[in-house]
Amino acid sequence: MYTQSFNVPDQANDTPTAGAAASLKAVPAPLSISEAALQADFDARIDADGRIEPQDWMPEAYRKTLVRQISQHAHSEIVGMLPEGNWISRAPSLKRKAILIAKVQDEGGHGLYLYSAAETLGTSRDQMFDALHTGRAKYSSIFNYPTLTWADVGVIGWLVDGAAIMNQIPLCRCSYGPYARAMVRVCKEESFHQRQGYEALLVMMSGTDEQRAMVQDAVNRWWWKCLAMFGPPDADSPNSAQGMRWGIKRISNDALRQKFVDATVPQAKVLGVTLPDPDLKWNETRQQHDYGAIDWDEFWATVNGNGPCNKERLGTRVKAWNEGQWVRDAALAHARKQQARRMLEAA
Ligand code: FAQ
Repeated sequence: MYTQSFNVPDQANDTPTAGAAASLKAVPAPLSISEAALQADFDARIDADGRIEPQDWMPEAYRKTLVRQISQHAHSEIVGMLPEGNWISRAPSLKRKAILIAKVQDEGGHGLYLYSAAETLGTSRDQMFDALHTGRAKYSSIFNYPTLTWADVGVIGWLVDGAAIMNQIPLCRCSYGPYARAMVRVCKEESFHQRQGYEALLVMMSGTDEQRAMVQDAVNRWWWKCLAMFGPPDADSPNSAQGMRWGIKRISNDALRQKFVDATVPQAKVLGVTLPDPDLKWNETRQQHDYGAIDWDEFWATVNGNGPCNKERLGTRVKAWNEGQWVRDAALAHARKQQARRMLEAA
């Protein structure tokens, strides 16, 4: 769906006639246009808020930035299946188990759309997986924390998916077409994820004191990690200025974080939980909430591989990859057989 192949002229037909061959030759080769003109065309399209598609010329740095961000995003989705996946076999009812299976499966699907979108930029899935499995690629810090109780599953839906939607809605307007289009469906599904988490927590909050304490404990452990998910403060974000100039990022890390805080405070009130920040209060002048200091040292330690679950998460992914080798081999052998059969039939 997201590959370049749909944009490639159909060359499968017979040998072109002399006239057709001449007209093919007449198509100007991209190299005959100067790099400066291509850059000017690209800049003009970005300035006009247009879309860049896989077959369009783009600066190498734009391509690299997109491969970095989209592949990190894809890795986050598939590593993000693990913390909640741990609870599928322990969900408290058949209904909750079915919802959780559907949600975790959706996250796997998001990873696949995103890997496909990244492939349109000229990287391969094998290259991306290799970067993840060897620890060279980043994925979201949030998935390196443990899910200790069932309430964590609800809080991940409410807060982690809630933060993910806040960050991803603007990506539906990203300047790179395949990424923007992938995000439309991802956001619709994330919205269901957020609601199912919030609803699960509402049910627990109307339960026993022990259940309410479990929810509060989970909120206490996840709140600050969710605020850090939006990335470093704008002043320390090396990629933001260029990403925004290119229309990849539309809203800055700090602005999205603020929107998330403002949206979440009333939801916490309805739920009946306290957000664990003594400095959290409404600022009448700014018409926004003030909030306390995020522990960026802890964030960077986690991003750099030293969070509580980094090794476990990576180990699980590598094991799944190795154990799935026979499936990939079988699928390839099957595809080769089918191709050989088609060629025999065509001969
Ligand atoms: N974790 O200059 P910036 C989800 C890195 S999906 C780890 O600000 P940028 C769904 C950043 O990569 C969650 N690393 O970077 C779900 C960069 O390093 P680099 C993922 C982080 O790209 C829910 C460096 O710090 N969402 O949750 C983090 O302009 C539930 C400097 O940062 C996306 O990926 C972090 N939190 O802005 C699944 C959305 N933050 O590459 C399962 C798309 C920053 O230079 C269950 N991505 N870094 O070595 C984005 O919007 C952006 O890439 C940001 C970072 C905002 C994440």
